[in-house]
Parts: sequence; structure tokens; C-alpha cells
Amino acid sequence: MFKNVIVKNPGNSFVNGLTTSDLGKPVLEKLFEQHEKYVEALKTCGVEVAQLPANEAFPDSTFVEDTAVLTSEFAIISNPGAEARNREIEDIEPAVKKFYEKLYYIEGLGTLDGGDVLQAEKKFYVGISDRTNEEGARQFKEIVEKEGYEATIIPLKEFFHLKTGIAYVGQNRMVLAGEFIDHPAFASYEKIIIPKEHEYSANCIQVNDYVIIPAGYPETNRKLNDLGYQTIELEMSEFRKHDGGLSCLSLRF
Ligand code: CIR
Repeated sequence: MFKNVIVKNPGNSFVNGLTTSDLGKPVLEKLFEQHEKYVEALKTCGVEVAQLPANEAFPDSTFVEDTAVLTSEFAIISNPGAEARNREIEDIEPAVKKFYEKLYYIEGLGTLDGGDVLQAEKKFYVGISDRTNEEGARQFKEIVEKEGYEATIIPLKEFFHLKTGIAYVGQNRMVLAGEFIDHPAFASYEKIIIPKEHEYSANCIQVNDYVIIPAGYPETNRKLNDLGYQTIELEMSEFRKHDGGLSCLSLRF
């Protein structure tokens, strides 16, 4: 069960953030409304939401997932791989410290974005991407193995972050898209396969009795409902314009 979530409000400077998409400029009014609905949905899932204020100095900092990895026992403050985002950890560290005594850090030449880390029970999967380098993944693996978890490192071929194309929804089930569908690392899971045209919906989040998915993917919704999951659909258009998905907007623990 997740008890707590940390989110951070987007600011007006969001429009100046990093993006690889050609979906246009985010509309702030819609962005703020979508974030409010995201927070409401999390509350529906039964978690306490710690809502940090926007920091205009860091346009992408609403994507808190990239700044830390939180488990039920310990926290790891990441070392975000994009230069423009690296100092976002200055706001996250004090927020995380309110909940944790045991903190670790990804340091030095090691970079790691939380978006490249997937937890499935006692196992972690860590993507090597443009943001997470081998040294960052190595440090992460060393930390979690010391804590009694396993970690598998997965060099990414196409996806931006690992969790762009995969989600764990409990009960040994993975939602998988693209390069992960036939990846040997996930062979032992029951697979919920997302075809190319619905790929954005692979980034969904299971929070207690619900799975939150992006709006506009009825086939993904139906697959989850057929397996007995209650779903909440959220409009994500403005976050998507800056490469963001549902998982990126919160730290759940
Ligand atoms: C970035 O380029 O870092 C942001 N515009 C998007 C980050 C999305 N985060 C994630 O997938 N974990």
C-alpha cells in the first residue's frame, strides 16, 4: 500500500522546459487544471499528498519522479542527467527528509533520473538512457542490493526513460510497450501488451486499488478493467507536450 505521495505544482515557466515533442506549446490554464485533477485522483486512491510549491527557476521540476527513488524503507536522491534539471534536487531533498531517516545519493559522475527506475516488489529495473549513465545505474544497484533488493540494468534502445514504456501494476503483471514487450528481463511477468499506437498509455500508475491511465486509450482501459482493475482516466495533453507522463508527476511511497 502507498500512504504518501509528493507532487510539485507546475509554474508559469513550465513552457520553457525541455521537450523533444512537436505537439505545441503547453497552455498554462489547462496544465494547472490537469495537475489539480492529478492531485484529486491521487487522493481518491487514499494517499496523503504533500504538495510542494512551484519553483519558477526550474521549469521541469513538476516532474518530481526524476529527482528521487523512494521505497518503504529508504530514499535515494538522484543526480538528474539533464544539466538544466540537476538542481531540482535542492527542493526535493528537504521534502524527502521529512519522511526518511535513511537517505542515499547518486553522486559524482553518476547520473540517474528516477524515470529510469521501475520497482516491482523486491526487484528494480534501471534503464541506461540519455539521462541515466552506467555509473549512475551501478551506484543505484549497489545501494539497493545492500538493502536486500535486486536490480537489473537495461540499456534502452528507443524509449526516453525506462518508464516511458513500462509499468508494474502488482500481482506479477507488467504493462509493456515497444522494446520491452519481448525483452528477456520481463519474461516471467504476466504481460499487458500495449501496441505502438497506444504507447503513451504504457506509462500508467498503480496506486492502491486503482490504476491511473491517460485519457484517450479505451483499449488499454478495457484490458485493465478485464483483469479486474479499477481505473481513473486523466487528461495529460499539456504535460505530454513536454515529454511528461503520469508517473513523472509524483513520488509514491
Ligand atoms: C524532461 O525532459 O526532463 C522533461 N521535460 C520531461 C521529464 C519526464 N519525466 C519522466 O518521464 N520521468
